[in-house]
Amino acid sequence: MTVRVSAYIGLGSNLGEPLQQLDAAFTALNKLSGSRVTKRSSFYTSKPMGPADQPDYINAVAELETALAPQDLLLALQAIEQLQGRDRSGPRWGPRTLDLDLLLYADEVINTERLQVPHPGLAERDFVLIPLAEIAPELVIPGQPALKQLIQNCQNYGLERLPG
Ligand code: A4P
Ligand code: MG
Repeated sequence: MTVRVSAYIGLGSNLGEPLQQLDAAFTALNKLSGSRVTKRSSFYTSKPMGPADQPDYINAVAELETALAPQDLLLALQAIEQLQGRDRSGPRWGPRTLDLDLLLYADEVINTERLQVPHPGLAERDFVLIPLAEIAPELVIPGQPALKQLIQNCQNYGLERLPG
C-alpha cells in the first residue's frame, strides 16, 4: 500500500500573467505522479518582499495529498517552475513567473543542503500564513506556535484577498 501524506505548497508569481501562472500551476500540481490537490486557497495580492522595483505578487497555497518523497516532490515542483518559464538568473527575491515552495511535508523536519522543511520563511510571511490558515486553520507547524499567533506577529506585505 502506498502511503500518502499531506504537503503544503506556496505558490507565487509576479510576471507573465500571474493569475494564469497560478491556475496553470494548480493544474500541474494535480497531475503530479501519485498526487492530487485536495484544497486550494483564494488568490491574494501582495507587495514584493525583496527589491521594491518589481510588480506586486499573486500568492496562494495548495494542499497536496502525495505519495512522492519530499526530495522527489521538490524536483517535481522545480520542473513545473521550469515549464512555466522560470528564469533564475536575476537577483535574490527578484521577479518570477512562478515560485513553488514546499512549505510543509506531513509533520517532517528536513534540513539538507537542498531542502529545508518547514520552509525557512514560512513563519514570517503574511502571504504564506494567511492563505495557509484559510485552508488549514488548525494546522500545527513543527517547532512553531499556533498559526493565529504567527499571523499576529508576522511581516505584513499588504496582503489583499481577491474575490472569487
Ligand atoms: N530549497 C530549500 N528548501 C526549499 C523548500 N522547502 N522549498 C532550495 C523550495 N525550495 C527549497 O530556491 C532556492 C533554493 O532553495 C532551491 O535550489 C532549493 O533547493 P529558488 O526557488 O531557486 O530561489 P528563490 O525562490 O528566489 O529563493 P528563496 O530564497 O527560496 O526565496 P523565497 O523564500 O522563495 O521567496 N514577495 C511576495 N510578496 N510574494 C512572494 O511569493 N517570493 C519571493 C521568493 C520573494 N518575494 C516575494 C515572494
Ligand atoms: Mg522559492
